[in-house]
Amino acid sequence: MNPCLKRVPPKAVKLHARSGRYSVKTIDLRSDTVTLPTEAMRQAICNAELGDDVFEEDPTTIRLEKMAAERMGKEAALLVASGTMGNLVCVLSHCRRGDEVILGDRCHTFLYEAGGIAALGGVHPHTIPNQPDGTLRLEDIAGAIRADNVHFPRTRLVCLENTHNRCGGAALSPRYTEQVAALAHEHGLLLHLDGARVFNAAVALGVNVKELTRNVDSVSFCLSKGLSAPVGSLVCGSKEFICEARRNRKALGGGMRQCGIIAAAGIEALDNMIERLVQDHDNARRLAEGIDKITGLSIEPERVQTNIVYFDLVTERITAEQLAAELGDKGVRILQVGPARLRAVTHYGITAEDIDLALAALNEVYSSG
Ligand code: TLP
Repeated sequence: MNPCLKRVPPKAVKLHARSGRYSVKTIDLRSDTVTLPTEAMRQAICNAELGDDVFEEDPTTIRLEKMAAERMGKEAALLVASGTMGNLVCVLSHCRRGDEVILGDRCHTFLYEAGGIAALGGVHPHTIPNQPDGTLRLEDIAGAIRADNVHFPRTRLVCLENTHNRCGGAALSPRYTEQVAALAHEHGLLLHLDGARVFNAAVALGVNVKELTRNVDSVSFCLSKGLSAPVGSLVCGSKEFICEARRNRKALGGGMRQCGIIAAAGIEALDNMIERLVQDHDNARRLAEGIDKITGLSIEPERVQTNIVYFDLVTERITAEQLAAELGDKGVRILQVGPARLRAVTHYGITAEDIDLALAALNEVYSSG
């Protein structure tokens, strides 16, 4: 079972707030996917102008797709249901059956997308090691490119992930992305970016997001993670690529008719929810620094660049599963991602005070053992 999906039962129990009063708020740090739409998004959804998007007549969706393409510096964009669908549509649009894609062994598409590229696209995944900073070594990419030989699949595509989820939310730099693109293009390959959290990367690196997407042939990014919209992702690329992506989205059952109700929240997200990501990054660092002070837990706080915090248990007194369960009893939800590994993700709705409460709960679990 994907350990990321292991659930801790929801028990919103009372926590002492700084005021001395009790609070029943659950501090849910399992993922930034748990964010709920803002009031402005709810209003935008109510007021959205709608049409049939399979006929390309939904004005709100058309507006969001234009905005997304412009933000990513691409000719066109397409709204899809999820990050998983975005990556799948992109791989299907770049590759034919039997083609091969080079990707990291810790990337989301390889680990957590139900093997969709192989199952539905007949695309062969060729994994190479992700380095701790989320990168793939250029020499590993070069070494994985197949020669033209009847025995081999045809290498067609390279995939990067920015920020890199399993590598602790690491942000890949514009320079690195450019180097991978140059290598791929030199060999006649295409480059796709899983940019589910690419705005977190841009904010953390202090660059315009276009710097991170300029050299890629396609990028998918999510509205329903740090940007807090309820549903949806966008894929962006050339006009020709998006025509093909639209066809593949239809084949996957992703033609969504009056999806302006989704797009309306997405427009609000792109307009108003990007700059505030810095708060999530500050809170993640605060959490990491607090965890670093707890004996029995191991973390490298300086590696926490964005909103994702992984940490390890260094004693066998308690398992990660027990720790997550005991924290759940205290109203703090985090994910167990391995026998001794846990993940916490900061997001809209989580304040610095919540982080301090989560740390207090963690300390309590440890001191009571
Ligand atoms: N990641 C989720 C879980 O699936 C693990 C999370 O909580 O982090 N790319 C990246 C880098 C992702 O982290 C995710 C979701 C996706 C793609 C897929 O997005 P969705 O969930 O919208 O299909």
